[in-house]
Amino acid sequence: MRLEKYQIEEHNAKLAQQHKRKFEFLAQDVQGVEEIIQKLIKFQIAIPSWALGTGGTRFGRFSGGGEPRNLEEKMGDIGLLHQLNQSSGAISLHIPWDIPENAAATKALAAQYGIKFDAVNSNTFQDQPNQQHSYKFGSLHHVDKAVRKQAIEHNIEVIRQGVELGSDSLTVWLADGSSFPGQLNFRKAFNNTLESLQEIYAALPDNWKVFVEYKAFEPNFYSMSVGDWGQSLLYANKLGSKAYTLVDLGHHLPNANIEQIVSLLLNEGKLGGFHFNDSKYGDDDLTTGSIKPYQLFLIFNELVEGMDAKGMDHATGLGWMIDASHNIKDPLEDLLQSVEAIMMAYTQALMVDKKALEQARQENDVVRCQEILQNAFRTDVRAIVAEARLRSNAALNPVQLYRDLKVREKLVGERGLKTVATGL
Ligand SMILES: [Mn+2]
Repeated sequence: MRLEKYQIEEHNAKLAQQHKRKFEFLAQDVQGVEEIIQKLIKFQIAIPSWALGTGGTRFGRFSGGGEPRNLEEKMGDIGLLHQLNQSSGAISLHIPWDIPENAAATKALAAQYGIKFDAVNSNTFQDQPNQQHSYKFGSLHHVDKAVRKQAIEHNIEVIRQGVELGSDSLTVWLADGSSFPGQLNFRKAFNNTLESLQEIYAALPDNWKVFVEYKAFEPNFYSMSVGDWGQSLLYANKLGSKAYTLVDLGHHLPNANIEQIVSLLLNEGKLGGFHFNDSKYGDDDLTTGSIKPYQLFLIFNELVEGMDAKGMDHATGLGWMIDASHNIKDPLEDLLQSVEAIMMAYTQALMVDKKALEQARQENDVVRCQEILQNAFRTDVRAIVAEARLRSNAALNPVQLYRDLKVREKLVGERGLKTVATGL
């Protein structure tokens, strides 16, 4: 479903006065507010094709109704999100959950919605019907060369699909690992993984990148073949200049200093992409910014600092994507909240007085360093983010408009109550 322009305008008109008052009050105290707004307008966050339906846990799944039934409807949902916030202008496809039957038609539909194709994702963590070899004991690291070959060929096929859609990067996340001591020869598993990745790397077009995503645990619980940023960086360095590490916020052990990881990877020129979510315990797939907003801000602070140090464009220098699963919320409302949280953390990071911070560091003035960071973090920047949306013809309050227009009820009417998004 599409929103009519007047529906957004009427919503904005209702909130205009209150917004103007808040924005003008805030803007007086924010240096370079115009520059910040321009950066926010450019910043786009990709929505993965698997995040539009209700996820689930191994204990069960509770459908919310009106879920997209195919790739076209998934793109429709992202088009809708993008109309509401003008910050969700990209889709990341998961293959084989979403294989475009006609690439030209899929591309044309995406163009209608104003969305681009972000990184394509391969899947060797589950078996597909009619698949010759099982991935039960791994894919790219498998002890049997025939299984590795099948997984390599799948990744090359995903690249081929991505080329047709105009994507320019492949994300490889491996479930490979072991659940019990003694199950795996770590050295051989590493070398097999590397050799397999090298074959995939050789199939990359010149302008493509490959992102090696790591994860500390799950589905394997003793070792993972790409378990942390060190292992991922080893692979990326050995593969070559088109290979990068991908950081997923939920893929660390508790209390990991993710902002430091981000800073060092950027310094090495090896940070390629970013997956947003939030967690309390592990890979919890919760709404970005719902549990640890200060951590998200500190990560963005390092991202902005590190990208500026390298002269990178914030909007295009890295792959930005939400990677979460929605179990009890309406997925579209959850995604709107996630994008809002990301934009707020980015805004606060842009507001940090970097000169003063560097000066305080030089003087070892630890108290002042904290004051400077928290001055930015404790500022309520919602009116700045809303102003960026207003100038992009998006909604001042996307979640409110989504509810006022009864979007979910309409989607249930169109698609039915018992639909299940592919892949979940
Ligand atoms: Mn991820």
